[in-house]
Amino acid sequence: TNAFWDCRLSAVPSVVARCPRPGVDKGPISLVEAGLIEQLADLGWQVNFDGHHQFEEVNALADPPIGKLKNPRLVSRVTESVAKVVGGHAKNGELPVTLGGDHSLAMGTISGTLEQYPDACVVWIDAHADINTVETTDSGNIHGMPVSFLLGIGTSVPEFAWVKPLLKADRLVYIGLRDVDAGEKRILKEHNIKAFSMHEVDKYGIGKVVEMALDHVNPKRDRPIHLSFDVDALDPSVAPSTGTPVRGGLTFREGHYICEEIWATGLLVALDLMEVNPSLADPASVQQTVTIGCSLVRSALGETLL
Ligand code: 5AB
Ligand code: MN
Ligand code: MN
Ligand code: MN
Repeated sequence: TNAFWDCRLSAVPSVVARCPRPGVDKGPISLVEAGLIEQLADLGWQVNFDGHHQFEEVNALADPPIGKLKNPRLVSRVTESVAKVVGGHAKNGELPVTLGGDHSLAMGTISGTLEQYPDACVVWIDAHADINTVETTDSGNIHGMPVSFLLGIGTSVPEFAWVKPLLKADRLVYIGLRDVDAGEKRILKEHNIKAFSMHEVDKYGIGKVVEMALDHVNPKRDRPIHLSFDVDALDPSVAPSTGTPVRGGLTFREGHYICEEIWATGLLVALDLMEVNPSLADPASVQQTVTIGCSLVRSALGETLL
C-alpha cells in the first residue's frame, strides 16, 4: 500500500514580487514550524524535507509584465524548477507534498507528476478555476492561470514554453468553485471540464460530490491522483489567512472529507496545499489557518478519525 512510500515534503514559497499580497511566501514554512513534519512522521511517513526554497536570485531579475502577465520570468523560473524537483521525487517513488505559496506553483507540481505518471488525473479543490488564459485574464496574476497552461489552451507565452500540455481536459475535475470569471466559465463549457461548484456540494452533499468527481476522472479507480488543494476552497471563517477569500466555501469537515476520500483510493501520488498566507490576518486567524493546513495534509496522507 501507499503507506510504505517515502514522503518528500517540498516546501516551496511563492513569488514574493508577483502579487500584491507579498506574505504568501511565508505560508509553507509556517506549516513546517507548526510541526507538520513531526505529525507526518507520527503517521508513519519517512519525511524528507527539501527546505524552504527562496529563489532570491530569481527575485532580483528585472521582470516587466509580458502583456498583462505579472512577473512572468520569475513565475516561469520558479515553477520550472518546482517541476523538476517534484518530477524527480515522483521518479524515486516518493510522494511529493508541495506547500505553497502561490497556486501558480501547480504548473510545476502537475507538470512533474504528469512527466512521471502520464495517465494521472488532477483533483483541483478551490474557490477559483485558475484557468484564465492570456486572453481572458483580467488581473494578470498567474496564480489564476496555471490550469490553462497545463491544458495548452489560450495563446502560448514563449516564456512558458517549458510547460508541456500534458493535462487532458477529461483528466481534471474541480470541487468547491464559487468565484469563476466569465471567460473561465466559457472555457469550462467549451472544453467540457467537469466542475462541482458549491451549488453541487449543497445539492448532493460532499460524499456524493467526491464520488461523482472520481467517477468522472477515474472511473475504474486505476489512475494515479494529483490533489491540488487551494486553502481558499474552505470558507473564510474556517481558513481566513489567504489572499483571495470568497464566502460560501467548504466547511472544515467537507475539506477534510475530500482529503480522506482521496487517500482512501490508495491512488494519491502528489499533493499540493496552496495559498496559505500568514501575513494576512490577525495572529489567531493565522494560527487557525496554519493548523487547518496541517490537518488537511495529514488527512490526505492517511490520518483517520478512528
Ligand atoms: B487562486 C481571479 N480569477 O484570475 C484571477 O487563489 C482570481 O490560486 C484568481 O485560486 C485566484 O485573478 C487564484 C480573479
Ligand atoms: Mn483560489
Ligand atoms: Mn487556486
Ligand atoms: Mn487565492
